[in-house]
Amino acid sequence: MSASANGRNDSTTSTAREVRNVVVVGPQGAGKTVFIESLLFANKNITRLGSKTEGTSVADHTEVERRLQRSVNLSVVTTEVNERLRGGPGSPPVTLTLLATPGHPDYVGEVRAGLRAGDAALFVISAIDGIDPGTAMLWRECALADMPRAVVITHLDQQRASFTDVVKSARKAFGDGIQPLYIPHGEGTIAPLSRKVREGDETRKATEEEMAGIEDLRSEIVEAIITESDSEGLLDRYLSGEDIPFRQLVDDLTTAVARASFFPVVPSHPHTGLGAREVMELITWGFPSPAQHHMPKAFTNKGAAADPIVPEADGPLIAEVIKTTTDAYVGRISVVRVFSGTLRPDSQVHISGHLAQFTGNKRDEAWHQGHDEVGRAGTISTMFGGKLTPVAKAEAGDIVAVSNLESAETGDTLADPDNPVVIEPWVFPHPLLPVAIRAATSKDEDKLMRGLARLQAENPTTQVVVDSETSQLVLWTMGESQLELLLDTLKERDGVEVEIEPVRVAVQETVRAKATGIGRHVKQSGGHGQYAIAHVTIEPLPQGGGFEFVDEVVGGAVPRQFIPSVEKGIRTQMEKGVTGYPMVDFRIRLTGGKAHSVDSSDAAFQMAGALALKEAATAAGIQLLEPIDSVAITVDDEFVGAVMNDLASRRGRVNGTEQSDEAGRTTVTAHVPAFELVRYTQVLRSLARGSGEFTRSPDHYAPAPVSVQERLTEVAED
Ligand SMILES: Nc1nc2c(ncn2[C@@H]2O[C@H](COP(=O)(O)OP(=O)(O)OP(=O)(O)O)[C@@H](O)[C@H]2O)c(=O)[nH]1
Ligand SMILES: [Mg+2]
Repeated sequence: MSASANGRNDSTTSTAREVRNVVVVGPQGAGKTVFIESLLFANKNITRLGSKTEGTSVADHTEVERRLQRSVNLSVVTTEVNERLRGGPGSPPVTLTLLATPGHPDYVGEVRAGLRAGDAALFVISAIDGIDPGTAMLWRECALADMPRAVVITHLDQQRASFTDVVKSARKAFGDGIQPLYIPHGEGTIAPLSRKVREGDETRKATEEEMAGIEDLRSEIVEAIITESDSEGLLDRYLSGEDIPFRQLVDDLTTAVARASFFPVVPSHPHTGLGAREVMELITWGFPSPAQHHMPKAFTNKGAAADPIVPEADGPLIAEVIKTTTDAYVGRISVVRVFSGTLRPDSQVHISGHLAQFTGNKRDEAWHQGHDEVGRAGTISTMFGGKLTPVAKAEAGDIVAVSNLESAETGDTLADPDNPVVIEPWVFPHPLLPVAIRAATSKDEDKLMRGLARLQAENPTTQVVVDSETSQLVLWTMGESQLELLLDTLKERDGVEVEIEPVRVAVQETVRAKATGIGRHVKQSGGHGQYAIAHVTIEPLPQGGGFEFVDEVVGGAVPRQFIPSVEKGIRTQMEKGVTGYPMVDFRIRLTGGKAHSVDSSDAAFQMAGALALKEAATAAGIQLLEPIDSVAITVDDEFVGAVMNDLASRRGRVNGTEQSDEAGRTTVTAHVPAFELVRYTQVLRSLARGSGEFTRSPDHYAPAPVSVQERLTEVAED
């Protein structure tokens, strides 16, 4: 791609250049990808809207998005804002980076990365779907990131769609800060604040008649804006009837937007271009610059607080990897947001990742291993979807692609090698849907592992674990959609066909009662014989009691030197248990036995020990112990009842419910058997209509009821 295709001009002087990083967020199918096309069309980057089916859309540029026809990645589109849209000749150049995110809840990790990198958001809502719990969930994600937002309403051309209604319900859900900055009017828009009508490229003053119906609305908007004004007494002046100058209102609007307390709403229609110009203008004059972004906290790589980050190009380099992709030719590409300093091609950078240190979660250590190293950044490019344009540098506020950082992972900090710092990463969602996988043909196993390693780097919300207890290769994902994406990628990119099998939970065995058993290993027909007999008593120990071995042999019935052999045999058998699971929480007393002066051996007594354990445990009765997880489920209040009922049906024990920090939401804490949680992500999504979130962590083991024992064993025998 030529440098002019994305309009970026390397000779741009940094001092005069404005930067806008805008993340586009909204539920699935709301129209984010298409709206970005219409912005790029208005900006004259493209001459017609790209199409999903033809795979020509700028943001959905990956092969897999073309195939699956939906967005699954955070996609970055950087361009210079056309002079016409940024305020005419003489106005400072504006570099705009749009961060397109997918709306499906499985990809909330991509949304969080986008929210970290962006300085403001366009929140896209479909007038047909309105504010569903999934939409509210994404709004909450934005609010947690304290993200300034404007709202874009789509699908207004559809039957039943009403701009007024959707604004009303958005206001009800998200507060009075939601105010229409533009309203659909004929073929174009009317702006209550500026009292202007725009149709196509024509802008004119609204007539008194046109304004008559919306003066009340104008008052509301003005009030909402100037409540946030830093200018003393302005609200009083306004309330006493003074007409506040438009210029002042624009300044205050910018402040209110930056504080995330005023959310201007703009109607749109991608095919007629409605709203595109308005949004491009709003971005340039009304959206905050990178300097206004809340800077993340910086630490030394020893964990002490470092100097606060100052978003200036001549400061020390501090940047963060927000996304990792791989290219067949270029290798790993790290999408990087520069917070401070200047990043140059071919420079040495300190790369650090300390996720577990920040989250305090041991599991994160396995997920993103802590590391500190120095590497050389390769080419630095701006991105226009899949097209990369090399640039001479990236300064504080810029979002660029950096090649060659093979060890950099999403969430890592890049810094000056002589001033290494690590910034506190954003909160990664943990994958909660496990499936066991294996290559359909065993010769593909290496390919599968390589493919998975690449996928895990690209999708930090997935995790690949080899379960040592069940020997399964378990792929944890955010949900079925992400799982499908990963399997599709493995097939198409790596040429590996994958088979899925049910996940086994790590069940354990113990015994129900006291019993005795005899292990007889006697083979004396010809040659060197084998002879060992062991008498044992088995008894259950309290939970967590592990394994105890007591030697009660008297009179040398089992010779001294073979007592450790019996114990070793028991320990080996214990790993396999009687029904195939490891045995725990029991005591074995070796009470007696018999040996032969020639035919007894270490090996024979190990066998006898193993056999004795099996016999005694079978006689005592096997009790399966299943893992119980501690879970916390947060849902909108109205779904609490449904969640509790469902937990009861999953043998869950509710420990309590409490009001969440977020209004209208409740957190239910419970202990639930892990076996019942395997598909819980999907279950919760439908139970709470997309409003649910949950966390789980292993807590303890508990005896499984008989009815469940059968089910557990069935899975084990699959
Ligand atoms: N009629 C009409 N169709 C629209 C409008 N906006 C988007 N669409 C269509 O809605 C479908 C979904 O649009 P996308 O832009 O892919 O939606 P998205 O928000 O990017 O969805 P995800 O990437 O899956 O989260 C596409 O077929 C669009 O052409 C609109 O305003 N009116
Ligand atoms: Mg999309």
